[in-house]
Amino acid sequence: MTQRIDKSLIAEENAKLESYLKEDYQALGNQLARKNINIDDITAKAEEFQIAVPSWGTGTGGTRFARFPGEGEPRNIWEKIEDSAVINDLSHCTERVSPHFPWDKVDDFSELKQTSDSLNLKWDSINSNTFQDQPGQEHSYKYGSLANTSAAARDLAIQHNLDCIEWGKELGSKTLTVWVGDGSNHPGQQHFQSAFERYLESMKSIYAGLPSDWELHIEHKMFEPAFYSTIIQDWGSNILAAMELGPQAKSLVDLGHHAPNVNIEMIVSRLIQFKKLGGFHFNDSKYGDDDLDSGSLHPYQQFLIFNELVDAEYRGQEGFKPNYMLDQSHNVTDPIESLMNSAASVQRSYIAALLVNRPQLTEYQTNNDALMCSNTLKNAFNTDISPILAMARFRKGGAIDPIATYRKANYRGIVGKLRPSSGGNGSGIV
Ligand code: PSV
Ligand code: MN
Ligand code: MN
Repeated sequence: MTQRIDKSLIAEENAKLESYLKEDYQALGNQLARKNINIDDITAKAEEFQIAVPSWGTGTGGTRFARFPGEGEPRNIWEKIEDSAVINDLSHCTERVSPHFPWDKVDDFSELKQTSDSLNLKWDSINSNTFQDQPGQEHSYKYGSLANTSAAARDLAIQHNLDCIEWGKELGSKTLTVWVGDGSNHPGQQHFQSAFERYLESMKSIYAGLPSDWELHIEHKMFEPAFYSTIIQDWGSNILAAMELGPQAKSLVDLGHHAPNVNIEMIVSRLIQFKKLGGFHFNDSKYGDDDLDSGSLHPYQQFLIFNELVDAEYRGQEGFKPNYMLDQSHNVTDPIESLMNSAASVQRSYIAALLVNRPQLTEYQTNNDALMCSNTLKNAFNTDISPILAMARFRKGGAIDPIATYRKANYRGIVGKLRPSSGGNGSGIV
């Protein structure tokens, strides 16, 4: 693991910024104190915050049209976790990695676990993949996987998910995330009800194989790869499936998987209310499932989602423990830089939402003072909490300025020499 970023370089870079950070932190502390908020309490929350990195996000993504491989991108899961360790060493809020099977090829799970332990990384949700065929696959997923009209194809997809659970147990994961591409491209191609029944039957077999301390997360997506109908197209079908399966099944919200202008924060509230919010795939989008960097376009929407999450935390909503993860595709940036930026962007939304004066908001809501309700949220959102994020990283041994430190270390240049281009990151074009 020689190419990891040297702790002494982090310390050196931090030393250049430390006094400025302390000044800014003090100034923000004074500002928050006037609102009876203790900045150190908020910073402690920032230090606790964790968001998982997707293994596939460490490589360059692509579109249906092309993929331009990046310099020194990871060629296998071992190199992906090496990059993930760099992200966490600098950011200190991404200690978990979410694998995707069989994109991540692993022969020896105990060896992988040992290596991830040595990198101070843990494993997040296991993502199964039945939306593409693997070389030599006996029964094709061309017409679907868990909802396929062919029982043999369905059984194959079920077995893959059960295998994922076994692999996850070896890695210490506790969640299986299922996203399928099943759907249709032509009106009439698929009998909606029969297809959903087949999906539910398959999911019941997977649910039956779930250890009692695991959760099964169902991810909905409006369209793509199927362009007319998708089996779990929205949170409605998602929560129906989760309710049908049982308490360990929950819905996962990927921000890019909704129609434009959909009120995602309200969906989040509904899922919280009915104890069905499993977690998130954070990203941002302009048009569809763009997988752009989290908070790069709609930071206020991301804040409003966290406003709901913090509200549930504040109310002590029973069983509330959603899982946070990034799911982005990087085409024109260094994936490590994008993931560090995005983790901080999501963390920023969480911290800003903690600043909302909730008793005050309730009072304004009760009195129907719409303007002041909105201003209460805007007040929190508009507070520049950057010094809190930087201080949280600094106190945990990370970088005050992760991007600058990463660039200074020339990590990309170093791994560029060690990892000759493989022409692919194992994730295909999704
Ligand atoms: C599908 O678009 C998705 O959001 C699912 O989470 C997949 O597992 C992931 O993207 C892979 O790119
Ligand atoms: Mn996703
Ligand atoms: Mn997606």
